[in-house]
Amino acid sequence: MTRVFSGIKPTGHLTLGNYLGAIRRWADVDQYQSDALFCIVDLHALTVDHDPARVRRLTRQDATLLLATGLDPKLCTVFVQSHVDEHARLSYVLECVATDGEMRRMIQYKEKSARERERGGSVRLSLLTYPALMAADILAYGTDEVPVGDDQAQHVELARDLAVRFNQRYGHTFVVPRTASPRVAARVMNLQEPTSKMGKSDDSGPGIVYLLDEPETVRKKIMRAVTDSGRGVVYDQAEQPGIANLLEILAACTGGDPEALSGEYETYGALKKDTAEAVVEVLRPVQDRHRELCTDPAYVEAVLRDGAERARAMARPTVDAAYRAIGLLPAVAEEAEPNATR
Ligand code: AQP
Repeated sequence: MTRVFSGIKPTGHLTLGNYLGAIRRWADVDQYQSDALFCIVDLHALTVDHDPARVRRLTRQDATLLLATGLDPKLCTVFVQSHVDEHARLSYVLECVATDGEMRRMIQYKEKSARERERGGSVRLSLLTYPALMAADILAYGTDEVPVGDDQAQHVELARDLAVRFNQRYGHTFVVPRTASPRVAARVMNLQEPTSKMGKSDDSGPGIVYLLDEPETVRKKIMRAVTDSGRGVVYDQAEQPGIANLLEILAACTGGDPEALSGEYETYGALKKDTAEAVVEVLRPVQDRHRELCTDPAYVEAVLRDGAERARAMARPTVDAAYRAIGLLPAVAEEAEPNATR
């Protein structure tokens, strides 16, 4: 059975981008068709300036929301990254396989470090090395497929490179994973700035639809989305990014095709209205279930506890094998290797 792994950072409230780009597929497809693990990758949230209490709060909220989107702990494993030591153990080993140059080439590192420096802040070393931790998240579980939005494709590519390099140098240890991105809405854009990704750690509220936004707020944000002057409703990501973004969102919510949908609209207003209603309807069941789950925090904690136990048991043998392969002496005595004279 295909092993699937993916994660979400508790760096802000979950957005429509997170949902359409990744989470919806986890709940609707992956948990049924594969042996899937979904993780709140809290260690990744420490790579930028953070408030400890907020990270804890968002970790709980993300877990509750993941269950509200339909993830069923009987079908998949839901857990928190820092509850499973194997991630950090393997991350260091992968840092010893990765190069400084390939880490510095990561687009997210370039963008986020530049932003941090512009603000006069300092760049955490973990921001540079975090793709090694992400590779560890993936490789520890013998993952075949990583369902992510477009923005994470480069990091999955790096995980592939590290797996191949490790296997070549130290013997076959890791499965080489592949990316799985959705057909539409692989990169939902900010409604106010349609050339930038809708990111949950951005502060520009009106351009971001959050999963827990009230229906009226969703309608307002979408009706006020920036559109492009000119050629009517045309699906053209380069020339009409605002309209293309709305068409992608509408297509993702209704199961349609953005290009085909463009032919059904004469005005921007009509497109916005239908997009807003489609988003409200997609979010409604998630919000209802989230309200219910909030009344039972003990259930969510039990899911995470159980998930961490299962994840630990899955990751441990692979991480132990990587430690042995790279030359670390096992803590527990093993049979001596034949001809081990050096
Ligand atoms: N706008 C998006 N469109 C499609 N997919 C998206 N994802 C994120 N934004 C979009 C996908 O959601 C999963 C989890 O995302 P994440 O937690 O790794 O990153 P984020 O939501 O983008 O959060 P940040 O803190 O704002 O991160 P940065 O600034 O690092 O991007 C992933 O599968 C992601 O692809």
